[in-house]
Amino acid sequence: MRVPVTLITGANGEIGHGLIEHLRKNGTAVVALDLKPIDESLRPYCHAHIAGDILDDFLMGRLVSEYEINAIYHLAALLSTRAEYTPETAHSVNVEGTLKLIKLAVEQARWHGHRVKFLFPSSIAAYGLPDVETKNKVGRVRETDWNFPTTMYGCNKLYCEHLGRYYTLHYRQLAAEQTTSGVDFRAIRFPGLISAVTMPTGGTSDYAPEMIHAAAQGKPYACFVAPEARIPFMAMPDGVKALVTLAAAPEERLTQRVYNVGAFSPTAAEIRERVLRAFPHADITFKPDKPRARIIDSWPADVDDTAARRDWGWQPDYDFARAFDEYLVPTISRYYAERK
Ligand code: AKB
Repeated sequence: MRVPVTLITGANGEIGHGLIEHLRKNGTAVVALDLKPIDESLRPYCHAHIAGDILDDFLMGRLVSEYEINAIYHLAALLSTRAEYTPETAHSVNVEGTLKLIKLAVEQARWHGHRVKFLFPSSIAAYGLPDVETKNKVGRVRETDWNFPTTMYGCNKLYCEHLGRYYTLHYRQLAAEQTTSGVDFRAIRFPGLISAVTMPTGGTSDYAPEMIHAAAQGKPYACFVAPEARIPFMAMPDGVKALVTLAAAPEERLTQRVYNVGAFSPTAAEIRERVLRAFPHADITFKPDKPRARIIDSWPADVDDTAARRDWGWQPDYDFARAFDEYLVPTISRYYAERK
């Protein structure tokens, strides 16, 4: 008998940590997969943990033969800054990797006869505003607007959203016998996520978490965007909440396959101010890096998450003040104090 499990790729990443901790609380058997060996702290919560590459067909075959996979949280990706240095590698990991996982879901659904939920963290990087004037003018963007990403990562995310929609709704539409793929794809366009316990690597929204973590460690930080740069952010517990709430939503309530979720949308200067309130001696300056700042300028100032609120009751627990006062500052302070 194969063991029924939920597969999480990119499990060592910042969403993976919070998600695995959440899933173990409701007794879900998790198979955690990451390029690097799974963090010691996560291992006790996993049914199995595997160090391996999502592009490895042999590994994919092994997963099919050993487990009955009922849900996949496909978190593995090369983020927006890193992807600009190696766009073709980013395409392989972000697009070909996702297609392999979707195919794995199709195969699993065939074996066990029920649909496989496929949760996909997309991103505000799927948007592309042409300039700051337009960005300021349009304000909160809807899912269907401004889908002209300027980064490889954004293009990859947008295309994978379409792949997921295709496999869920239109798979093999010309086949003589109507078939369904068995994949139930659901995606969230995340804003910049800020975790108190992990540092993101390779993203462009990283300036917010980097500012906070540097201040908590007493290190100076030069922010790579201008003080007035603005994009939406979210505290990690809300990121995890969004994914598991969308996963649990009755399918008939979903009017779309890709949803914006919003929480708060401060400028870089407002983030600095808030960090200084908590860590008054923090040394935070602004030293904009034009190309990276341009990427931030192409992302929306905020998102319209009406559809998520209406279809599956999305509601963030943390606004800007609460994210700092009740999650980031206490958790980060404790985290670094324990490591002194
Ligand atoms: C990145 O900066 O690449 C990510 C994202 C916004 O998707 N954090």
